[in-house]
Parts: sequence; structure tokens; C-alpha cells
Amino acid sequence: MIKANFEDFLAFLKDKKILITTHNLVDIDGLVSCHVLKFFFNQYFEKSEIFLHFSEISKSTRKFMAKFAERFPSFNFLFNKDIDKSKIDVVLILDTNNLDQVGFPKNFDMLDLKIPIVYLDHHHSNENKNINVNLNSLIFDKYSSTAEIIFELCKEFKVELKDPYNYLLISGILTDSGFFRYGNNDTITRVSKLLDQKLDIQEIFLMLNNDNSISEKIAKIKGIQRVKLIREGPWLIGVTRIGSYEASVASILIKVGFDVGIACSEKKNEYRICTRANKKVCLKTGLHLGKILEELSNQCEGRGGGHEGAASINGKGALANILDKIKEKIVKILNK
Ligand SMILES: [Mn+2]
Repeated sequence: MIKANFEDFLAFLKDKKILITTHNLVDIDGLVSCHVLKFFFNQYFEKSEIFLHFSEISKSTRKFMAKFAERFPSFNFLFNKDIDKSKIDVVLILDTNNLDQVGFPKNFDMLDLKIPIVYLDHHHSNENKNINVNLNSLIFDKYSSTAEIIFELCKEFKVELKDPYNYLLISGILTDSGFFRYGNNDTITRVSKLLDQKLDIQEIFLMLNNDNSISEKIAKIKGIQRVKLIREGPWLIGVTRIGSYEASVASILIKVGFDVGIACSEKKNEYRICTRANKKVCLKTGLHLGKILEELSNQCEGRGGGHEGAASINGKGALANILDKIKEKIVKILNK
């Protein structure tokens, strides 16, 4: 099944000028998938014209790139900043299937382009409201990373990967599978096959080790020192205040053992609140932090939203008011 999909995908792309890109705030899976796919096309197609574009690259991805460059100094992370849209036959979007999440090059308004769009992604695809979606898209939500789909493509069509590319794929798989936590047996098998080329997994762990700055470490420690515990039956909610790094602090609360973590900061007349919840509390109670914060942002001068287990809100005015409302809503859902 998947082989037939790959064949259609490649037949469609053959002899086309391809722009490869991924979602904004490029993560490691998006980055490595684009680079390895470009390499694959260059090997597989006799002649190919491949362009690569990234919008904003996330901070942790940039840290990874710097460490990777130390290990493989000759590896080239370059990409095309400005692209002449008249030179592109097809846009290939990796690691997302939502056009809203993609940052295109300047003057590249997808809405007025007739260029077909092909997705290669591992996220669940919602009802396709996107324009121009080509049927040869490869969207497999059983994979824990896009890098794994690229790995299968290289394996199936016997394109051999050199060390840097193997390192890249493993890094993408490890980060997106949460170091196998969200993966399955196939995830582990694929990484094992990639490691067969005598790669050292400890070296990759080090590259992926995201050292925090001293100020972020202090924010996390203070966040833990100041946390207030609210117990609602079997659920533990942690609420804390810090000066910055709200998102990291809210995440650390979950790691420590809270089911819901709320980290707030207040500067002058502005506040920012980041919330996190673990999978279990969301599944068992129907808690959706993104919906709660989006709803509240309509009632106050704020902007908020996010996913079920990770959401934030920024606004003006008194932090205490909005914080009480958030706690109230969460507690109500946990007690349902
Ligand atoms: Mn991904």
C-alpha cells in the first residue's frame, strides 16, 4: 500500500521544479525531513531542481543545528530565502497538513497561485479545507515523525544515506516520538536500522540535549519554590508565578507530578499565563485548555488559545481576575 503511494508520489514529482518547505517555527523533525528529502530527490531523480525554504526556525532547532555543525562541519544547512514563484511547479509541504501553519517566501501568496500543493506528513488530517491539495499527498498518521516516512522512502527506493543524514533522521524521530514515548515498535526498529551504520546514540542524545540558559533554570527553580498546590479529587493543579519562561515553567510543573500546571507572569499592566495538562487528565475529564483560554480571551482584553494540553493567554489588566476565572473553569471540569 505504502509503496504504491510512494510510487505515485514520485511519478507526480518527476521532472518538476519542487519547493520543499515545512511549518513555521521549524522544529527538528521538520528541518531534518526537508534536508533528507532534498538529498533523496537529488539522488533519485536524474535531473531535479529542488528549492528549500524555511520561515522562522525555532530556538531549540537552532541550538541543535549549531551542535550538529560542530560534529559535521561540512554539512550545509543553507536554504533559499527568496524564490521566484514562476520557477516552481509544485510545493511540497512537510510535517504539517495545514496551510495556515506555513510561512512562504515573500511575494508567495499561495491563494493566488495555481501551483499544486503536496503534503508529506504524519499529523492527523482534518477535513481538508485547504486549497489545491494534490491527491498524491502522503499523510500517514500512524508514524510518530515525518522523518520516519522519509526513512521508509529512502529504504524502499534504495537511496543510501551517509552519516550526517542518518544522524538527522534519528534526531527527528527521537524528538517527535518523545524519545519513543509516543512511538511504536516500528519507531524503534527504524532507529535501530539507522544506528546499524555504526552510529553512537549517546552522541545524538548529546546533540539533542537542550541546555537551558541560567536564567531559564532559575525561573524553573523559582517556579517550583513558589508553586501552590490545589487538589481536586485525584487531580493535582499547580499554580505559580515567575518573571519569564512561563511555558517552560508550566511544563516543569507537569514533569514534577502536577496534572495541570499554570505559570503566570505580570509586567506593569500586562500578564501572560501559560498552562499545561497531562494526557491522562485531558482524556479522562475532557479538559481542553485551549478552548478555556480562547473563551476567556473573548471576555477580557486578551489573546489566548492553544491545544488541549498546552495553551496560553496574554492580556492587559489584573492578573488575579483572569487567573481566578481560569482556575474556576478548570476545577469545574475536573469535578464533572
Ligand atoms: Mn513532526
